[in-house]
Amino acid sequence: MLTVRVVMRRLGIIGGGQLALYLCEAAQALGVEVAVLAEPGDAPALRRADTRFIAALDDIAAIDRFLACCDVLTFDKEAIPDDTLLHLAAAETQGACVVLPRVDTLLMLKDKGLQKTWLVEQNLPTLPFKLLSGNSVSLDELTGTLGRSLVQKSSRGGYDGRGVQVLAPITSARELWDVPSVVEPYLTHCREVAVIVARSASGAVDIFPPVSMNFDTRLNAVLSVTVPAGIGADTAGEAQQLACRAIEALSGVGVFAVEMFLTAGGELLINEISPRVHNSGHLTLQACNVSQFSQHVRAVLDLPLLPSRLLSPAVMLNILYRENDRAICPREPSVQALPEPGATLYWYGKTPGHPGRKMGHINAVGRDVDQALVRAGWRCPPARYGGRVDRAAGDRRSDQRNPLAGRRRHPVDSANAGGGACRHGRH
Ligand code: AIR
Repeated sequence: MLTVRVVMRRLGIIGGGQLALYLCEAAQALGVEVAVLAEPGDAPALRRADTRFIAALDDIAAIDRFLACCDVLTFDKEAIPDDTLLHLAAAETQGACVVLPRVDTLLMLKDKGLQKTWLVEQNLPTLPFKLLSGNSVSLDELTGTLGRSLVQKSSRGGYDGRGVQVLAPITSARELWDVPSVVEPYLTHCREVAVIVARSASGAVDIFPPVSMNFDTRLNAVLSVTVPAGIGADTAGEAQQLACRAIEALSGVGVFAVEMFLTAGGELLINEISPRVHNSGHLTLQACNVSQFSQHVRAVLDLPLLPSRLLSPAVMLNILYRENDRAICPREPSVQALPEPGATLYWYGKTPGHPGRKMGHINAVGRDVDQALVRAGWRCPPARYGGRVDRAAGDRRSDQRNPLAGRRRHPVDSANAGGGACRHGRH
């Protein structure tokens, strides 16, 4: 059979995690060659990249060798050293490559303090907050404005539940981490929704349907994402408009995830914006006519964006590492159809690490979210991710091993009932 692969451009990705892995596949499906630069350690995307670089992200000589293989450069995470970003901006000025999202966008969004300040300047709704440089603060002053139930987020570097602590209630300023941070009130009765927005280099915009994010407050991690978000058509439309307004205000190029709180009073507040493809968009791989990954590649290469459409209600369950799961997690990335109709298991091929580390996910579609949840096996993920659906064994094991065990109801139920604390962190 004749295979014709038209190489339109060379895409470089800094970061080699699961997000880079699916970006790689989406780019290659469009005939684009991909170079990945990843730090030493786990880097699933290196298995798929056409050209591979392993280097520290502040190794400027390695970055320069990498740049020589790229026409357009993008990222799978925002935690890139400032000096590297500034070097990329200088290289771009000299015509070495195009960097998207733009360096100024990344420099601002990667710092939660700068991001919050920007949201306020742009008149975009967000929770009230205080910026701290450390923990030498007056507790009365802090709690006088924000209340005693607080969330502290380190300004830089936090993700996957790290860099966020809930102090509800705070009793002493010494409980605060002594780092630059954003402190905001801890919301207890809210939903969390996210909207993926794609904006291309020439300004075309596409907005994905809002999703609902349901989380584990102990790990401060998202357990599942569902679409439709179950927030009503009017609120869904408002969430899309708000997300679009934020990305237009940024003149952002690429895919962005806009995470929002929906308060008990029906108000939408932007929690945070990530300048990249996002965990909350994994279900677009099954649920939509175009995935967030493909749309990001199109956006940064200035190819036509596809108008995204929801094909089916869907759910995504994160597989978060837990002690004792070492033997379960494959060391190679893989995609496997599960016996339940419409359910697919994705492994990232990462080495077991700290509890809560994202090791894979399950996507499932169904006639509604409830059916998709059952197919994904949220009570007992199919044979604990082994691919066989063995209800009896799954149920027995679920008490000890299922990350969702012990929950009488899926978090989406309690969220729909208007309860549940919010997570506030970056994913
Ligand atoms: N990521 C980036 N920001 C947040 C997340 N979850 C993805 C990226 C990154 C990978 O997680 O794909 O490369 C790093 O995962 P880990 O488990 O190695 O920290």
